[in-house]
Amino acid sequence: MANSKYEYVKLFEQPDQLLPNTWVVVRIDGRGFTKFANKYNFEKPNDKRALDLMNAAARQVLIELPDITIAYGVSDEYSFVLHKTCTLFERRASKLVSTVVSTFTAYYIFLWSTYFPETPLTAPLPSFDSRAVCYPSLQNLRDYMSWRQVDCHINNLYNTTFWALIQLGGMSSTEAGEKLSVSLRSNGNGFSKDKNELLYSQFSINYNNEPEIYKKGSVVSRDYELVEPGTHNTASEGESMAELAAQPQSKTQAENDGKRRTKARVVIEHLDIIRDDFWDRRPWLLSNKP
Ligand code: DGT
Ligand code: MG
Ligand code: MG
Ligand code: MG
Ligand code: MG
Repeated sequence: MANSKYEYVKLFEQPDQLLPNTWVVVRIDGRGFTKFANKYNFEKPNDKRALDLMNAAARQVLIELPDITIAYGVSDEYSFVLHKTCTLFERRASKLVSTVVSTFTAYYIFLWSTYFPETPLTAPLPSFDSRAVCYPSLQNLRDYMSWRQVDCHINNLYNTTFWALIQLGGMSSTEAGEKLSVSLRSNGNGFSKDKNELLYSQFSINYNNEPEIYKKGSVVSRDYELVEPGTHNTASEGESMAELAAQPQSKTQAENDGKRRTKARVVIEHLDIIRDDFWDRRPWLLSNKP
């Protein structure tokens, strides 16, 4: 760019690089989706079409941004994980956050008619907010992912019971809310056992038989050959920063890794990501060796 007297304004741009050697999670969340879900008559408590659309948009984000290793989605939110060694966009926060959220939103709108063929989108169009958070240790990252999945479980069990009381039990939403808060208060422990029992005794619903996508949320990742359980050590976090600095990855190695990532199929699954097993069987997620 040619020098001009105006160029000094560049000095106002502040650096916003994310802390190096930390796991980055970019989480997007639907803006005002309570209202949005009502406008398009999303089924309560779960609308399979809406969840499939979220998953399809997230899958496209992983395809377009091969640096993302795994994503986890529930309700109107999605968390995208970048490996701690990732240097995409020099780890600039606003560049990462805005690229992920705009790619996601673009595909959400583009794919809408595939999942809602009878309901055209009208303004105001759906939008999403986005933030990036750095997690310094693998334990912090695993705890973050577990937090989201536990949230999914707690909310889904509550919502399934709440809507059963209304749709099958004929209660008003106030009555259903009261019933659930009373049953919570009357029982010091086993809140979820309480709701499981209520679902079974009153409505013959076995919560365990509810669809996995509702109970566990959705995991998007690249599909390589799974490793046999017990042959890999969960503690491994891949190479340390010092090791990486000592032996910079060769250009061909980086190119090969990139090619492998681009070629891999991006799959959507509904699995337990809290236990070690999921991570043990997919060592590439934590080692960043595709
Ligand atoms: P925000 O995120 O602060 O702009 O506000 P909301 O309204 O998006 O609130 P949030 O993100 O805490 O909660 C997500 C809302 O989206 C919640 O009210 C339920 C709704 N929602 C998400 N998925 C479904 C679905 O499959 N069916 C129905 N009926 N509602 C859904
Ligand atoms: Mg919110
Ligand atoms: Mg929201
Ligand atoms: Mg939300
Ligand atoms: Mg540009």
